[in-house]
Amino acid sequence: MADKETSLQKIQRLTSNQHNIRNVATSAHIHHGKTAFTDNLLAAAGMMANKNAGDLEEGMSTWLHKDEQERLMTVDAANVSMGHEYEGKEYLINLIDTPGHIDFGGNVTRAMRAIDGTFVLICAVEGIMPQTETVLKQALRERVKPVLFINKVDRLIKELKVTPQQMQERFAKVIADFNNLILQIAEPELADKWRVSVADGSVAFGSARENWALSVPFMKKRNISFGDIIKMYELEEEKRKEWVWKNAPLHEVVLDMAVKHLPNPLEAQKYRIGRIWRGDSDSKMGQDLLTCNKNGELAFVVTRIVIDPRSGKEVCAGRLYSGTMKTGMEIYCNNNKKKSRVQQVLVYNGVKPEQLDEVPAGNVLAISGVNVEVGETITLTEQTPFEELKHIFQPVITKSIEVTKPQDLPKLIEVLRKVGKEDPSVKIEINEETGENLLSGMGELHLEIIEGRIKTEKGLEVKMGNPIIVYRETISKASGEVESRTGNGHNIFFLEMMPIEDNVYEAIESGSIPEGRLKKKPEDIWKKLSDLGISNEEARAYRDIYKGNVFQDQTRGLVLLSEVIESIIDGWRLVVDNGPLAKEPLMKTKFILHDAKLHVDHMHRGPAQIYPAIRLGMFDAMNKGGAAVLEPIQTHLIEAPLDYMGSVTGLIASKRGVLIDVDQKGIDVFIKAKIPVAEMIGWASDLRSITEGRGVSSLITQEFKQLPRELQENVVRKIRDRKGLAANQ
Ligand SMILES: Nc1nc2c(ncn2[C@@H]2O[C@H](COP(=O)(O)OP(=O)(O)OP(=O)(O)O)[C@@H](O)[C@H]2O)c(=O)[nH]1
Ligand SMILES: [Mg+2]
Repeated sequence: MADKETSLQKIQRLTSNQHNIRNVATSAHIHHGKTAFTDNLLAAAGMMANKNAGDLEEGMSTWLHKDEQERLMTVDAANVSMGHEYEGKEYLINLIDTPGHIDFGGNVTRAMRAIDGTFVLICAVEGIMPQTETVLKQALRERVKPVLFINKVDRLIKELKVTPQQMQERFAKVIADFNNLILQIAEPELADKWRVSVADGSVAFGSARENWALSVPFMKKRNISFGDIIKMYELEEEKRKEWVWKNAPLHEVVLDMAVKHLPNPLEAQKYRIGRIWRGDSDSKMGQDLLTCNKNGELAFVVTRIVIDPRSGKEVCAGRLYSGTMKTGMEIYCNNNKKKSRVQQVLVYNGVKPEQLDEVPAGNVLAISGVNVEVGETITLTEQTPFEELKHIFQPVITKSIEVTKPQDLPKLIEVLRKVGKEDPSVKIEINEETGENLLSGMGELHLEIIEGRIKTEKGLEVKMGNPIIVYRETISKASGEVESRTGNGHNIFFLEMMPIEDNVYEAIESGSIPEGRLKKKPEDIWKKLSDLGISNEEARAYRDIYKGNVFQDQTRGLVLLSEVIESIIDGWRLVVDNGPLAKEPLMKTKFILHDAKLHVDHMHRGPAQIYPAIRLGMFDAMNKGGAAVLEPIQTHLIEAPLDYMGSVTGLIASKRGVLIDVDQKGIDVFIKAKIPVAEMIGWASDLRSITEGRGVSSLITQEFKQLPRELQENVVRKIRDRKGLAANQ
């Protein structure tokens, strides 16, 4: 059977042995070599031409869009699967190659939901960079276990001409820094267990471009020294390739590492489910998820949607946590609250999606025939859905988009809907009344790529406006109780607004307190709030958490309230979406309903009465508590030759930036600075021009901070003018 078996048949056979599956991803700072690494693995598995593996100019097999080849960077996450043999047993490796550019980081967040382990790549020359930290945060938040691959070691040898001793010292430093990050970021019970170590082989190093890798246990087994690696570079190219293939084959070393140090789905789901699904762990569904039960109830999470440009067919890729996905199955979409039927079940044969009749739990796979959004939980009957897939950063740049030919307008709406599905990091606002359609993204490059794809892949001529910054509105201090009466005079609400406690806000932002309406008796959330110092009484008043804002019901014994509370919360959400200053969303505010007087007849207390009363009450409270505008601020690490230090700090100062840290390392300077996004339009090219192309900058974090008071009036007026808001709106 073995020599007749096709690669698809082999993958099919391996999908059913959960012990021997590893669901993994590459993750790293931009350009540290993830795609070259992935290409290498595919080549070794016989899934692409060997000679081109890792050679960018020849095209990466995972780059399915033209813009990726043109810009020599990954934009979309790519799924691939391959077989691997370790100690006489066969394994299935489901691998997702993720993008490194921060604008596409949402793809990393989503990929982490589908997998259990990740190869974190670090360039041996650059060392740990800001996004190394970001991807570790993304992984650890989902309880995805990391192993380390130190890449581009050829550069240490060829460019820096290190000795064996210096090479080991460099590795030791990278590993120590990496473990330090794990210690800082991981939950305490994981931090110690998940440290990587050279001795046990959870660290490997090599060159993805030159197709080799080694780990200390592998070197011991083959009797290879650090000196031998340096000597290998004295060989001529063909000889070196032969040596590498025989003594240090990348695929063998790193896939052995994955098999040995990364968990299979049975092990991983035991501790991951508690973090990503908040249903009852004692229920049948809970038990099926914890045990990755292929005979259990179906539970599939959609982490990525790809729409075929020609047929329009939507393929939903994701992770099957329980049950078996079968062609023709009738399924239930929990967010959509709709039934649907699975047309095809697909697995990845190399990069190519191919059809199978069924695939059991514990695999990364795709289905077609269902019309859902990314993040959907697909089951057989209604179930608690998985946690929302929340990206670390929020979109901060917006552009308007219009068609150049008016007759294309209906098509634009259709195309935007597809764009939003394929890339959930883009926010789309379609305003059919004003005809103004807005696209918000993570950065300038993100919007540029989307614009390009709308034109070339979707074939629609469009024009985009100048970049607009996304702001937030908040309250500066407690408003005190305000009173708001419904228009008919029959109902009165007594409410108050104030800022949320910083630590509660952080817990919401990081996802450790989930957003959404609270269930009855949410003991886990009460416990979390209590750990954060919130009194039991206040914790029990929490009703809804929406876009980083909290709604509390602190009323007592109001019999009629249960009949109107939903309308009150809906009315509150409307104002959270459109704040009083300039209709930008609210952030970090707490709303307390203290008391209410309600008319006995429900005719007099419908939503049409309640919404405006809540809105006016909130506007009044925000006014009393001092409504303020928050602007997005980014912290960047800027690296440039020392000679340019003065020009770089000058540029930062000219952009309302603040220096946080300046560090000189050799002939380079590393500058950390906080800069408002509003001033960063064109930043990449400004930096390039003042440093003659030698300065690079990478994003460390992003946050919203209060806009200086003296700028507020002006900013508010500009937003209101742009939105065409009248004085009373
Ligand atoms: N010298 C050297 N260059 C490498 C190595 N691995 C990758 N590169 C080069 O580094 C650049 C980026 O490689 P990619 O594989 O595209 O890196 P990536 O991490 O996938 O990049 P993004 O997905 O855009 O973040 C290319 O020019 C590669 O040829 C290596 O081991 N040694
Ligand atoms: Mg890449």
